Amino acid sequence: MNQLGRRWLAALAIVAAFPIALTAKEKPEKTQETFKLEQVELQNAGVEGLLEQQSSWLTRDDDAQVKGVPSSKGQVYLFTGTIGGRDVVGAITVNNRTRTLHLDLNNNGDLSDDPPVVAQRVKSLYDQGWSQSYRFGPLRFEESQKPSTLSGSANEDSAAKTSKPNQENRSKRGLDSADFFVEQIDTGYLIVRPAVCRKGTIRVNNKSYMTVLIDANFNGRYNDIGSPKRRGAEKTDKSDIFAIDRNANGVFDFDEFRISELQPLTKLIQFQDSFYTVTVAQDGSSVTLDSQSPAMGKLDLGATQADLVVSSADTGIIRLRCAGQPCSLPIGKYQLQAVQLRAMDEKKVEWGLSSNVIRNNIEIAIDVNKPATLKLGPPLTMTVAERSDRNSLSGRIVSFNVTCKDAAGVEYQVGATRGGTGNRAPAPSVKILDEAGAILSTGQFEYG
Ligand SMILES: [Ca+2]
Ligand SMILES: [Ca+2]
Ligand SMILES: [Ca+2]
Repeated sequence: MNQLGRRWLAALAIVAAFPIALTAKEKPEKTQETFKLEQVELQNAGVEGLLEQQSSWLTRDDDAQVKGVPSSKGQVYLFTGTIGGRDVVGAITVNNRTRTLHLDLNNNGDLSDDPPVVAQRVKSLYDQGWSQSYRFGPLRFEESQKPSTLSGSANEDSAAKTSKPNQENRSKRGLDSADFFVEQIDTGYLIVRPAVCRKGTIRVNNKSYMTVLIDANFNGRYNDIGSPKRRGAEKTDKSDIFAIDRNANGVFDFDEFRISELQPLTKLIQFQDSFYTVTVAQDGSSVTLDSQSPAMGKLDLGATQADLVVSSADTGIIRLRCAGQPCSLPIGKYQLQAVQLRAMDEKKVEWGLSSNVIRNNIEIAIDVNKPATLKLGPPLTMTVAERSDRNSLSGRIVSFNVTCKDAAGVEYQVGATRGGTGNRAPAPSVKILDEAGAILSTGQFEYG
């Protein structure tokens, strides 16, 4: 072999060695860690405000089909809804100042065999702030079991099933995981929420994050897996909730995409750019995170640069930054949840354009063999849509708004952010021209 040939071989050897070294370094060390969670009353867990959006509601339904509606000298209101996958019916009677709830806890379509529960006036924290509400409970669905009896003998199981919920005994021995409260703020609906949850701290890469588990389907177990829902999609509540204070700001809130830190429990989660399988003890006393390296595929946005939020039933919510070249995602089928387009101007200032709630179902299938493509970004189409017309004393007012859609049909907030710091560019203005192009009127949009 001549000298040139040897040099080539040496170069090849270096090139071949590098990817191996890089892969070995990038791959996170396989770790498994279990964190203990304590039972706390849900109202002390700091999740109430966000949970309202994900909690179960019963709505006023005076035509509900149900037997055994209590008779009352005062008013009787009927309510129906779905709680943890069950169709539930209930009635509230109002006599003078006493409100009483009859909820079909044994799901037989008959309220005459359910114990009446008298309301207490309490202060509750919901999205709008503190308010006075009527609280009923704690209550429990008849088929829900205490975690302590789940792994117990058959005798214990049947004892748990046949024992009627007894409010007085319950308050003496304390709340447990299958208990829930019903709250009424308004006559139009009832809010149903667990009485307790599990709270603790997980540690990832030497940093602590507050975490909460919620038995959101009210069956007394904390390990029911679900899948994240698209924002604006109808929620189902057959799974439990795993909340992590991802931005470590001490409260459960939303990220910049308005994605809640309360998410349905999924088998896998992305956290701090790594993946973990999540194993929850049935009684919620612990959560185990196990670092994973799932098989990855590629998503190709072409030249478009964007931050994306996608979700799947297996992986939960995934955030990824695509910088003009294909980016990596675990193999799977995803729904697009949110987009922020990014672009650099000639002065190297970054501009961003954030998506509105994505109402159309945009699916992304990632497989090993070839990159999936998604045509996000330009060309953007602006559409002026007349919203409503109304008459005022000064004449007829026509109101309209502008929507901005990209090539994939994703709708964006009109008005870009500049410098990546959330500074909004000047709000768009409007000019109304006549057929000859003369300006008839100019103005600003009412909502920016
Ligand atoms: Ca009943
Ligand atoms: Ca559950
Ligand atoms: Ca937070």
